[in-house]
Amino acid sequence: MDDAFAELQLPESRVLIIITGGTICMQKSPDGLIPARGFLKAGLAPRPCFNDGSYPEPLETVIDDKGTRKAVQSLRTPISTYERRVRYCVLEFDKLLDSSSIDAIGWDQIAKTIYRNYQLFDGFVVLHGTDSLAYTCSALSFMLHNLGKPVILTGSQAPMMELQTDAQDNLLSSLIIAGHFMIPEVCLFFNFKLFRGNRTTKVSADDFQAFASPNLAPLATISSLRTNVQWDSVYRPTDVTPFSIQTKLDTAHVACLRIFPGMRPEMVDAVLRLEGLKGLILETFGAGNTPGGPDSAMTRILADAVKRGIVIVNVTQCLSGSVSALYAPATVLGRAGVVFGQDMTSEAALTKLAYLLALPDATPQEVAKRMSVSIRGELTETTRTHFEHPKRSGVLTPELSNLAALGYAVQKGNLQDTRDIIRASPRWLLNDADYNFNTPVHLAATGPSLEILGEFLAQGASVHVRNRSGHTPLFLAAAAGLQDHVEVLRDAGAHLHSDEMAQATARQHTAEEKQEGSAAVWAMVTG
Ligand code: ASN
Repeated sequence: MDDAFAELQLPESRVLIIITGGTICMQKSPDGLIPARGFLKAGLAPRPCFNDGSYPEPLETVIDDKGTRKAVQSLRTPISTYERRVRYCVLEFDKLLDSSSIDAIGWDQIAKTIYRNYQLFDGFVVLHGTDSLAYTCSALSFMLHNLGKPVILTGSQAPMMELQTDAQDNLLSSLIIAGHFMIPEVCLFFNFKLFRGNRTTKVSADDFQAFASPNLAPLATISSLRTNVQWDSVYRPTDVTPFSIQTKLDTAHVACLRIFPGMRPEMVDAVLRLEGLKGLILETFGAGNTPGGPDSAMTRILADAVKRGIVIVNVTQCLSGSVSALYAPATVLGRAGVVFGQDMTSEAALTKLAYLLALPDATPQEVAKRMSVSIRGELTETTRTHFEHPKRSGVLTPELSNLAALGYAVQKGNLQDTRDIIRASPRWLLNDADYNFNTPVHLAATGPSLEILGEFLAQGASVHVRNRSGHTPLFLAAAAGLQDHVEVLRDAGAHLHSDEMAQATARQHTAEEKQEGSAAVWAMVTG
């Protein structure tokens, strides 16, 4: 096989870059920096790390922020260290914004664009200004339900067109991570670190190290040529239902207030009496303390507001750590009905509150309850027991506790063995792949046990990973004519990759002509 042919055989991921604005795409104007259009042509095409020069045809079909299908130019990166290329297109929003002007309307637009293009791409990169980036990441993490693919938000402190800029590193690393690693979370990438988006906060107005995630270590770091993913920290939805979105966060009826020494209780009261207010994030001192004791005016005002149905959430002004009932003032707040927001950032707390209040049938009691528990990994739950039963050992020899053993158990349809192997494995096995890039879900998709497949999915294993031939587990199940497996996978959100569609349709037509039963199974996945 000659080298050129071998290169063509290399797997290729598809990533959609959504541009909302921000410094990364800005240019100078008489009024200062403003976002400029034409980023693909001016910023990416001339740079060899973003364009291998192959200018792939045909043009991709993308669905823009208004729901219109359009064909746009795509580019390919050169081959990565992981022997894969990333093919990407760019979708620029009509109105590019400095992120200080982004609000719930912009979040809706981003969520809808991801939703509409979800089946066409393996991952998404969103370019966004840094000012409100932590809010957008937090909001999206709640708005995207059962996310099964990476969504990475990034931006830069200096424009792409500047000589000294962080734009190139931030975008290229985001593109590579979105195209290579199945991290099904809303993430923020900045300065060689990938963070869970709803744990971040902007900590510098000018430093390249602009973001921190004080209460959760990065999900991945880039060092030299490698990306080191902390797979055990990756959040995986275990609700076996397809991807969906919630739009229209209620930012109009929430507020955020920072307590300061000598603050007049009437100020807090004035905010709490704003017409229509439904929720307040109270940024308190240290571990959750405010001035005043149980009988103080402040406590009375807060308790009255809670009785009127306003959800008040206590978060700390400190960069790291959690609120708790350690000191009397915080305990008093808790007794007044103020919710402990644990170690959530203000950005996460505010957007979560706006999200929960916008859910149909939201009651103050239900919203208050959900504010103190993790729904997308946005807070560290302190209710976990410190004592765990020892893991079962001795069931399998260490050399059997690996992917091969799991594959064997799947093929045998032995559910108990799969459980034992997964439990005994020091790492999470379900997104690992064998030499053919088949994950345990690929194997279970054609295996004899539907229960094993269902269990892997319930544990959060991805249905979107593609094997060396570019096939999803759904394609393999359809090719094997396994109707029940196809149904289980589709219920979990599986769909054919756009590359597979033509092949599946051709097989369906052949089966129809020959009047084979498999035609019906193919029809389930192409329709
Ligand atoms: N003002 C810019 C923005 O948030 C800041 C940046 O992107 N670095 O759009």
